[in-house]
Amino acid sequence: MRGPRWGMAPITDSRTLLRTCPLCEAVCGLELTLDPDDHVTAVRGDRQDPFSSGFLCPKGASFGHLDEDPDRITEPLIRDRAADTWRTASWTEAFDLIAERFPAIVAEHGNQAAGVYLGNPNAHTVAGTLYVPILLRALGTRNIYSASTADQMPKQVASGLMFGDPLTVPVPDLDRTDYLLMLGANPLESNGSLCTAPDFPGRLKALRRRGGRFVVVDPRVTRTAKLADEHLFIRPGSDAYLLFGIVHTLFAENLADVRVEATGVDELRTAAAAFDPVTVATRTGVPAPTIIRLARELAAAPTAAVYARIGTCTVEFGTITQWLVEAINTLTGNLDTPGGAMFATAAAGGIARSKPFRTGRWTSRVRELPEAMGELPVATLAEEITTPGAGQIRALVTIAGNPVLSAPSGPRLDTAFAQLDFMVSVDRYLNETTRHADVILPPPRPTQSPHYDFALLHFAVRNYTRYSRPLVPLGDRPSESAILTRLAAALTGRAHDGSDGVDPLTAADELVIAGTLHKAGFANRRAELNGENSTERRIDLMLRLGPYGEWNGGTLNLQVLLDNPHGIDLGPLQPRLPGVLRTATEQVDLAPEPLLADVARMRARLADAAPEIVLIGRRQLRSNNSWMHNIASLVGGSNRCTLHINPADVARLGLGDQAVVKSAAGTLTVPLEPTETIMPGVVSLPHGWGHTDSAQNVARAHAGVNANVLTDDSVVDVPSGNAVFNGVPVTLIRV
Ligand SMILES: Nc1nc2c(c(=O)[nH]1)N[C@H]1C(S)=C(S)[C@@H](COP(=O)(O)OP(=O)(O)OC[C@H]3O[C@@H](n4cnc5c(=O)[nH]c(N)nc54)[C@H](O)[C@@H]3O)O[C@H]1N2
Ligand SMILES: Nc1nc2c(c(=O)[nH]1)N[C@H]1C(S)=C(S)[C@@H](COP(=O)(O)OP(=O)(O)OC[C@H]3O[C@@H](n4cnc5c(=O)[nH]c(N)nc54)[C@H](O)[C@@H]3O)O[C@H]1N2
Ligand code: SF4
Ligand SMILES: [Mo]
Repeated sequence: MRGPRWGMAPITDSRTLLRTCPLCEAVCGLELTLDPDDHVTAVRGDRQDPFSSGFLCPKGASFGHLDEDPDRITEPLIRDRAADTWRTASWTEAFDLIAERFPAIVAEHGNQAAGVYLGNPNAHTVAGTLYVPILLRALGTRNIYSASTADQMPKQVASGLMFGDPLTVPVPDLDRTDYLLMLGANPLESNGSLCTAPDFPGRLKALRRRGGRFVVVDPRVTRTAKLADEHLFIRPGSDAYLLFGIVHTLFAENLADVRVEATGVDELRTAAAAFDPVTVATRTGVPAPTIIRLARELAAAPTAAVYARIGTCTVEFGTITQWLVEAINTLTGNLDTPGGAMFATAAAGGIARSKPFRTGRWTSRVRELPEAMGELPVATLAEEITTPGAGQIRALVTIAGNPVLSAPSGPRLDTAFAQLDFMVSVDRYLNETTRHADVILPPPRPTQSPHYDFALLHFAVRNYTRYSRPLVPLGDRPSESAILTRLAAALTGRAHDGSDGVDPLTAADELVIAGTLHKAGFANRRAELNGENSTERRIDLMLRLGPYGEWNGGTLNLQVLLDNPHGIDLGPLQPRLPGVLRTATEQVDLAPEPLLADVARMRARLADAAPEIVLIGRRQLRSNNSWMHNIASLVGGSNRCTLHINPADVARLGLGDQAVVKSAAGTLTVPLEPTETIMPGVVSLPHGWGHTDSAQNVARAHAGVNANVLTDDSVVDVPSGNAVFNGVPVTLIRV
């Protein structure tokens, strides 16, 4: 890969390479400069990427620092439990230790004694998408937990129940809509989520430039709200009431205009009956005339889309909220139409499901919370580890996750992890979670990993595809895909080093390839698959069989993507109903029974007195959950762990520079940052801080506090089991 070197002019043989940014859901194209020693020396946005057009945020710009963070782990680490010290080990030694310990625990206590926690970056890596399922199948445990139940599970459950598949999630047709109602999202800081849209800010500005209207509902006047035509404060956790008020009005004023085949219209009308705008106004803080106006505006706009994200998912009525978002998109005639809420057509990986989605096929052991998408709620992980009995988790694998900082009641997990018989972590860092592991297996640098957005391109606002090969050779260390397949073998007592003549990675891929070819009726065309390795051949197969694929009447295959390294624009979103539906009726279900059942819980809470002060979270532009606080150029300034509070509350409660914040779950002392941008009665603390137990030196110097000391794992959104991070009752005391 490296060009020849001439004399003393190393700069001239720097090279420019292309890759997708893996750091958030916006999938921006990066143009990286690498020096002859493979260090990233410059990062620019890829102007020739047809989707991101050169957009780059401060996190993407720091890609080089992250790639070779001096505090990252480069070799396997093994912990001496007695001395609590770490030493480096060879890959063979690390896997041998896992193979010696893990299968023995499972043999003694059964499959359910094994637990797995999967963190957010799995959605951004080839390894996380293609090889985690293989590891889970090998383990055969139901104790599977992930960041999904601290994030978007309500959206997936709502989509699963309404459309039949939890991955069939509509996105606002950002580039064409005339009216966007956005709740609980702040894409100017987050760059968007479940709405893959590089340069989200630019797309919002374009919406306004073309005469569209943009309304933001948020307990804070965010940077996104400042860009909007209108901002409305809302009481945290009450979006479901606001949306029911809108649904109620659409029916009451005969504005409902369903243009897709749908069941449940009458049941939805009945469910909304109790939530007239006047009744919900008190609960939401949004005046009744405003609710009525929003309903009328949504119905009258030539095209409109409602989009709601994390601020409306991680709440007590998260799934109902996500249901009502799509119900309004449907009632206003905007589902599956240009300018409304549409379904992307991703080039690789479609819906394999034949049966309609449901939850609760099994429940968790201790609290009997229902399974969703094969996972149990992370809110119950701590007690599944600490509660004795058959099925207790005794051995845990974490992959790309930091639940001690990211899960509700994080400190309970800190205690629980310390009690495990054995723990393995696949992670870049020794941090608050991985410090409990017996073995840490580090993935390679991002520049050494391939990239394809199998998950995120299903939620793109324009159809698009792009593949990036690894830019830097691995040398003699394994890829993350090899680590995960080798780990799957070690965890289940199979040969992990190829000593039985089978390399676990190739074997896993060949099995999938053979099965897929057979199912698709292409078993005799195996030889046509291209690629440098089995992973690439798998990707080639997915592309060929995909909606634009060469074997499906289209043109795409891996070679076409390799020939177009800036990515390929596949055009604006297209209507996809009823083809994508997997409901029993093959119609959109506007009133799924499990969600109707949960409305009673909402009605019961209508009359509750509002807590005096509630806590919400917030994201920061130069931050990424818990793991990007170790880059010096990103921390400091506005990227600090402070409690936003309205000055009126500071005065009323007689607070100083700091306050003690108490919730049902815990107590923290935090610095206050008074600001008029937050509504009175609400305080906001970012999550992902609290780096007291990390080997990341910069992060430790900017430690902050763990917001999830205050969040309470005993409260969940019932239909999805999702954690509740917003609307947590707290009291503030002067220090
Ligand atoms: N209070 C509160 N809590 C929240 C939220 C909130 O809004 N408020 N948000 C929630 C949300 S939306 C999410 S997604 C979760 C995130 O929850 P988690 O996924 O548990 O937490 P992260 O901080 O994203 O941790 C990612 C871990 O992956 C490691 N890592 C990074 N890149 C790689 C890689 O390529 N390979 C491997 N193997 N490891 C890697 C990092 O070192 C880090 O340890 O947090 C949730 N927690
Ligand atoms: N820079 C940066 N980008 C990120 C991340 C990061 O940590 N930093 N994390 C990534 C991840 S994992 C995710 S899931 C996405 C999330 O992406 P977004 O959903 O855009 O997340 P936030 O920026 O936290 O915006 C949530 C907003 O909801 C508001 N809010 C809180 N409670 C309520 C409520 O009850 N109702 C309403 N209407 N609003 C409420 C908050 O004030 C906040 O402005 O971002 C991703 N991108
Ligand atoms: S917006 Fe997201 S994908 Fe784009 S450069 Fe920033 S972190 Fe990377
Ligand atoms: Mo997330």
